Amino acid sequence: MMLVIALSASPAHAEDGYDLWLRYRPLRTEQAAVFQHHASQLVIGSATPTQTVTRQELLRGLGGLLSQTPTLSDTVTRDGAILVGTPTSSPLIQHLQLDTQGLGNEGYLIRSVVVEGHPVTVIVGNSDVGALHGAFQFLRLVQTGQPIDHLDLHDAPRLKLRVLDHWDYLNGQVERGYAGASIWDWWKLPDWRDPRYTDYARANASIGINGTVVNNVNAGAEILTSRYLQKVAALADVFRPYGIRVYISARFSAPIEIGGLKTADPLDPQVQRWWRAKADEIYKLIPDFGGFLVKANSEGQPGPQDYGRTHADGANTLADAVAPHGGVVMWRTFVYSPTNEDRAKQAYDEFKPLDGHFRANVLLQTKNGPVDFQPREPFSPLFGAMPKTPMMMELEITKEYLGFATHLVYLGPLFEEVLSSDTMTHGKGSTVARVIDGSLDGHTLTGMAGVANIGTDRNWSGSDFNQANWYVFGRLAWNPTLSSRAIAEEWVRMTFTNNEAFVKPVVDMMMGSREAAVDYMTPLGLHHLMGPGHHYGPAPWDASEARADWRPVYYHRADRDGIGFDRTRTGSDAVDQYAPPVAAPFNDVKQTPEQLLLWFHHVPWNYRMRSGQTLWYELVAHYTQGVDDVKKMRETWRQMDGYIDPERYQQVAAFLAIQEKEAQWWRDACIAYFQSISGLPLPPGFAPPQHSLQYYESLKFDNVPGYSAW
Ligand code: BDP
Repeated sequence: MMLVIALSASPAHAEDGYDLWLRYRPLRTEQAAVFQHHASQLVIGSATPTQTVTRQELLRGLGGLLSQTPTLSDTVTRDGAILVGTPTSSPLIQHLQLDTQGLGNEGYLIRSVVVEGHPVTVIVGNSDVGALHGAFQFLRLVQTGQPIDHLDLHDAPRLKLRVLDHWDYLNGQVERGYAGASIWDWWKLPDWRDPRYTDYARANASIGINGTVVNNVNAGAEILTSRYLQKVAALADVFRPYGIRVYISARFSAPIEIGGLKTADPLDPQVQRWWRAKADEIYKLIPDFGGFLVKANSEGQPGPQDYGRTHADGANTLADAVAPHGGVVMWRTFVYSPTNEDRAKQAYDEFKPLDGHFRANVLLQTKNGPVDFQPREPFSPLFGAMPKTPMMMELEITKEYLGFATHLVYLGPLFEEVLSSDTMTHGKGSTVARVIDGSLDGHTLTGMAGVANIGTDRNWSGSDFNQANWYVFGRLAWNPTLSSRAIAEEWVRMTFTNNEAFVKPVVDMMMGSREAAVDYMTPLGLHHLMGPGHHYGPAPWDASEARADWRPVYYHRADRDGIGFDRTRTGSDAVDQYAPPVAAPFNDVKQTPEQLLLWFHHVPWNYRMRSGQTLWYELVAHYTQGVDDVKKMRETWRQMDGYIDPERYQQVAAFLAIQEKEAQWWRDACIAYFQSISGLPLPPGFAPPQHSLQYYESLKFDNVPGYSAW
């Protein structure tokens, strides 16, 4: 008897995070009752695949949230109907004469109006996909408990391409993936279309993502063979109703490897013909194919420089091939060479002179910072430096350098920090967001890419909180001026609960989590101290990598006298890649924000910080603060017990325990190492490292996820 009661009180199935933020669980009865008045009837067509999926989503969402499914109807007959469509698909909507200018192809408006004498909510786009985005926004309002009775919303994406980059290999492995294997079952495609592909498309469409690059930038040529193109086409078919296009990472030397040519020289007419024919073949199978992403002459990948050509020559050849079909080329600027005195300078040195040399359908895809997705970097100086070229930003959603799957690090503040940075290229207010949304230099081809954190784990992203990083990427790609806190709150409400006692502390915890990670890993502008290759854990002492610019010691440059990378005019002069009003403070140790101090300056251990304490003191204090912050996060989470399901609660709790252990390891290993260099005693009041430096140095790791598998 007891058992029966216990079973019937538990939810239908255990929570495993699969639903992501599209978790349409019943709202509180009083709240549901209010909303039900505004969701009595659903008037929506089903003449196109997009209309059909929009209808399904609204039925599923409203049915789940309100415990009552609206009745479907061809016309409005009741108060509280929801009318969805476009001015061309629905005569009722056309009749309303709404101003849909400014919504573009993907935007929407949601308005409370009167139709046939009934109060109604209309959700309208200029296209079916616009209406789909509006439907997701409407569901978000209901799900987060916003009032829906006097609505007058309109919204459209500020960026054109909002793309996930999957670093997935065709054998199922995911480079820098911490959430299991690739969700693309290449082997069974195109015949078997896993239902998960549809859920993936729903999740992306709900946050406005409209593109997916299905394979790793470290690409093989095989994906461009007809056998694989059939598979990609099957994915494109699944995604199309959701307004999502597919893209392929193209290997630059593919004309040799699968084309039988002797060269991949981009100026060779045969090579150009090969790419054009390949593009024609792709567009026959996938008429709305998005285009190519290319990593060239970077970390050993082939590229135009192998033939004495420039990045522009390479990009333009591919761009010409896809241009007749409306495709684009996203050409990455992630390049660095061991001969440059400073890795941070290479991309600017190589690309800046090429401004104005690219075809109109080329975007340069540039990582947020000049080195490599570190916990904190200044913005890349390429933003603002190439006004004649569409600059697209690349962010890393997967936490390669931020604790893999287990550390709770909400990346919203990191993304917001770079987007709101001021390049000063056109005076004050020339933010990075305005570079990438095209408004600063008048570009309409704009975009943002995020390296996906998605895998076969039931919860998609390796942890429940990692889902928030996928979510915030999509929301910021839609509108890079949104606040990361507001997005976090939305996500918490949708993913967990609207209970204020949960929402506020959890959002606060998320908002502080990135700074905590910076503090326990790489405070005060330090960077790239992670273990060699796999990037797991601290290894500031490491000099084992073949290339100098892969070694942590290259980045921190700690010696008896001080620590930090001198990038001032007396050092590598990376500062002068920024506009003069940005370069000047970065060049001046007194004006550089302390959070970037050691990025730009080599300073003595006893340098006086703004606090009046020495640098050595502050370094130890920051490392310690990071660990203390994680302890506080654990305490916050302990108080959340009982507000959500035990399954997700317990996994988060367990992961936070891992995070605390690893934060402590980071702190202790870094302090032990830097102390061995500075020779200074630990400032009073701080606990000594738990182990000796030799112990930390002796730790070696095999089978690290996302790396050692291949
Ligand atoms: C680095 C990653 C490496 C990627 C590279 C890239 O460690 O796995 O291939 O970036 O972005 O951060 O190309």
